[in-house]
Formats: sequence, C-alpha cells, structure tokens
Amino acid sequence: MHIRTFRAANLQAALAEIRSQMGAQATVLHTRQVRDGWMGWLGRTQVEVTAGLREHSDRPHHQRMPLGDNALHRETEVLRERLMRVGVDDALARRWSQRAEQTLRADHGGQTVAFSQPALESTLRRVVVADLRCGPPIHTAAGGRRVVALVGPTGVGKTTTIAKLAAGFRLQQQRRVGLLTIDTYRIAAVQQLRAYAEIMDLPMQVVERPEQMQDSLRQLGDVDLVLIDTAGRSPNFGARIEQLRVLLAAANVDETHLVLSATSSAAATTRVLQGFAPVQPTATILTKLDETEQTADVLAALIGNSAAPLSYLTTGQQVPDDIETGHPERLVGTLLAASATLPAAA
Ligand SMILES: Nc1nc2c(ncn2[C@@H]2O[C@H](COP(=O)(O)OP(=O)(O)OP(=O)(O)O)[C@@H](O)[C@H]2O)c(=O)[nH]1
Ligand SMILES: [Mg+2]
Repeated sequence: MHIRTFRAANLQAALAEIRSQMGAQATVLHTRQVRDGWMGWLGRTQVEVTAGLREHSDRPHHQRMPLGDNALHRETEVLRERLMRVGVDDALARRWSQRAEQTLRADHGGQTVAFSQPALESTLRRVVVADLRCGPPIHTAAGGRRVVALVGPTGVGKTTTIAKLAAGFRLQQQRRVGLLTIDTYRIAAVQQLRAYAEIMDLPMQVVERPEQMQDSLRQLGDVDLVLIDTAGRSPNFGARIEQLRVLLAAANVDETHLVLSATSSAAATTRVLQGFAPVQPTATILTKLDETEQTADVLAALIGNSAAPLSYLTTGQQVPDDIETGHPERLVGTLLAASATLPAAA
C-alpha cells in the first residue's frame, strides 16, 4: 500500500489534493488537526490527512472503500466530512453517516427521499443514540437504602457532582441523604465534602479502612441514599484501584458511577475506562460539558469501549443546578452544532 500524508487549510482542500495526486481510489486512513509554527505556538491550524492507496494484490476490488465512493449520496458525504471536521475518526464518521442514509431511505420505504443536512441529522441522532447507551438515573425509594459511589481520575468533578446529586435528592425528591467519604488523602477533600454536608444539613462519615465501613454506614442512620465520595485515582496505578475496589466492596455498593471529563482525549478516556474496569462501574457520568464543544473523542471512546450506560451529564460548576440525566441527544446535538459552525463543504 502507498501511504502519504497531506496538510491543508481544511479537510476539503486536503481531500482535493489527495484525489488529484493519488486518484479517487485512495482511502483516508487518519485525520488530525495540527498547528504549524514553533512548537505549535503562533501557528495556523491545519488538517493533516494520511491517505493510502492499495496495490491491486492487497485485497479484492469489491472490498475497497474508495474516497470518491458513489455508494454514498452527496449530502451523506457532506455529513461524513462535517463529522470528521469535528474530530470523529474516519471509520466512525463513515459508519454513522452510512447508517444515517440507510435509516433515511428506510423511513421513506421505497419512496423518493429528499436528502438534506437537516433530514440526515435527524436520522443520525437516532443512529448515535442507538450506539451510545444511556441508563436510568439513581433510583431511590423512601425506606430502602441505596449506596452509590462515584469514582474516577483526579479533578473530574466527583465531589461537586456528589453535592449536586445530594441537593437534588434532598431538596427536590425529599429523600434522606447521607454522605460518606473515603478520600482521606487530603484534609481539604474531607473539608470540601463537610462544607456541603453542613449547608444541606446532611449526616456525614469519614472512612479510612474497610473494616470501619459497615459501622460508619450504620452511623449515618436511617437514610434513603448514601453517596460515597472517593479520592481521584490515576487509572495507571493498579494497586490504588485495588484499594478502592476493596473499600467499595466493604460498603456493598449498589451502584458505582465512573466520572469522566468531556474535555479528555479519546486515548485518556479509554485509559480511564480500562483502568477502572476492576471496580466494575455500573454507570458513567460525563462532566464539564460546558467546557468543550468537541465531544467526538469522548463519544468514540465511550462507544468503542462499551462503557457502562450514561447516568448523568454535568454542565457547569453551579451546585445544584448544573446536572442533567444522561441523554445522548444532547451529546449528538453538541457534535452537530459544532460541525455546523465550520465552513460548509463545497
Ligand atoms: N466547568 C465545569 N467545572 C466543573 C464541573 N464539575 C466540576 N467542576 C469543577 O472541577 C473542579 C474539580 O471538581 P471536584 O468536584 O473537586 O473534582 P474531584 O473529582 O472531586 O477532584 P479530586 O477529589 O481532587 O479527585 C472544581 O473547580 C469544580 O468546580 C462541570 O460540570 N463543569
Ligand atoms: Mg473530590
């Protein structure tokens, strides 16, 4: 296979260059945004596209996915390029846009289809929604105690999200909520949670060792929901993850929500999902959606790693307001809105 890398001001220009130099049978292997200039400073953003051209002997002709695929409708091709411009990788952009086209055709059951970006966008939402699992929010019942832990890397918003959840359950659903922290590494971490407990008048316990857990849970009293805050862990330190697993097992947790920041790269998100697998997360919380319009990376990592269903999304620092239950439409909407603000494909 011949492989070449092209840089251009935008994806359209790069694709045109690839077509003219390698022909319509070239396949896009990889795209990324790069900056020229010294160490990326003071430079312009450019698109770097790596394209390949297979030899005749590489694989049968009918398996090729040529760049100028006639199989896709022109508008579908535009949608695919929009998705790639906001960071969706080539394979996923192709799969999503193809399925959006197929869904649109199926909707019309053999009738003539009016292809347009809005029509394709609305079927794309359904395609992505089917890929991205969303789960129910925490279920509490008066009189039945639910124990829920939030785990994840440092600084992703675990404690803030616990405060939002506690306020929502206490103030809106009139549930009795208790807080418990096993984050005893930093005094400030305990104080941070204690401040919320005091403002909301909630019982709180601090647990250092697994053998203290059951006693501390009892001391929280007759609560409907226990929210457990944990120390941020690097997914690379298996021993720390194991300590966490043992503490959560001692609490007999009903649900473990893995907290991820929407601002993380696909590779970092994948590392977190894999590193935290031993604690067997039952749900995923995506935070800091207000800080980024680029949700492609995190969406691809969630789908690619079959992450536990999305339970909540958080959208700012304000306690208790900036939290919503997980719904994929918001994430897809963000993705499409970002792609709409970029120059339209020719
Ligand atoms: N923009 C934005 N900031 C958030 C959001 N959630 C939390 N934060 C901020 O992120 C920072 C870290 O939040 P914490 O709740 O302390 O994070 P943590 O995961 O408990 O951190 P460690 O306990 O140190 O691991 C704080 O400044 C929060 O206000 C969010 O949805 N959007
Ligand atoms: Mg914390």
